[in-house]
Amino acid sequence: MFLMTAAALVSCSTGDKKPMDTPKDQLVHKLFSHVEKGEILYGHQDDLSYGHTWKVEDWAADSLTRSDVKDVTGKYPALVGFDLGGIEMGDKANLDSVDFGLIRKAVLTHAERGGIVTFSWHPRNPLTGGDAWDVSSDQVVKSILEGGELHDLFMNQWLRNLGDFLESLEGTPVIFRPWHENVGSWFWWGGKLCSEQQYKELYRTTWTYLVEVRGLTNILWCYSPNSNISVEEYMSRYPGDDFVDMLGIDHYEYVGGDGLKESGVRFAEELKRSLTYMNQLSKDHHKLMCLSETGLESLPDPAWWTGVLYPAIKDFPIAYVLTWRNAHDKPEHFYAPWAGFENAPDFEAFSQLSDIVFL
Ligand code: BMA
Repeated sequence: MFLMTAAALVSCSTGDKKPMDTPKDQLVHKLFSHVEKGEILYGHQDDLSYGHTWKVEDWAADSLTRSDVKDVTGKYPALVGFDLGGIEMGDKANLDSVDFGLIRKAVLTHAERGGIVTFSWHPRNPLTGGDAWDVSSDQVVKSILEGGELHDLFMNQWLRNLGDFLESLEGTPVIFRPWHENVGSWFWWGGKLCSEQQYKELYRTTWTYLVEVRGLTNILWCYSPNSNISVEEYMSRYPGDDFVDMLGIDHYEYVGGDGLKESGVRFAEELKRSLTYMNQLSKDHHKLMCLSETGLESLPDPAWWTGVLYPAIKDFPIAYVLTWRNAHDKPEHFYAPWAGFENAPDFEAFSQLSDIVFL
């Protein structure tokens, strides 16, 4: 259990003794209040912009009331995630073809309803022109840091475009978790693709630009490595307390040859191991913590929510758990049920638990 009050933790987390005044401080305070009450917010990626069989077409005219989560539970997720991949290029839509105008409208709409927003970012590979998963070169991070041949492009186009978008949110507080899943080596900023020092510099450069150069006070910074790593690996790329407000982890269940029951057990054991060391780190560093991405693709387990996920997280002071997107254009790629799907009743039961918060 946390022993400090929310107000004391805010001042630790921000290093600021003044009353909570910025949108970021207010969000930190709100999340700590839930944690103190033992509550966990439920979040869903790309909710409001599309679902398993539908997508918002004319976003300017749409009031964004549809949600697969709401279709099943009658409630919106408390937290909604969106991805900013493509914003760095000045693209009109993100890497999953969601218009940035729609994302902005969904952020403002969800905040107006009392919800919380988080952003992931799968930017292109600036050196090769490939995508975030292009790990063909280990020179990419080096090339965009100070002294690198793409530093100017990174600062004056990529971060500027990102800053413009975040600034357009009219001060709405958002949880931003750039350079995620950074210990594994499937993104160009991953463990084998840059040194620990280069990674930290990348994160700090992003922070410094948005916070100090652009003066944005609405960003809550989340550091979210992948799972299946040791606490030493988790902290090996930690940018530092001044740059991080929340400790996250991305952890999924994968069904192996030994079947669903065993994969559920493996998922829960590994998750509890990670959350145990993160709980200690969050106390030592006075940070919030969360399960920043999770899920079981296609939800083949009809009782996954109350039988696997909930028992694994319920005893940890995580501010939120976010399941990944329901892709409308990839039939098997979904992580929340929709009305009529056989896993829906269990999700509805999960939504009614007293310590799980929906909107
Ligand atoms: C991945 C998949 C991809 C998607 C990417 C960014 O996990 O869902 O289809 O493009 O996230 O949202």
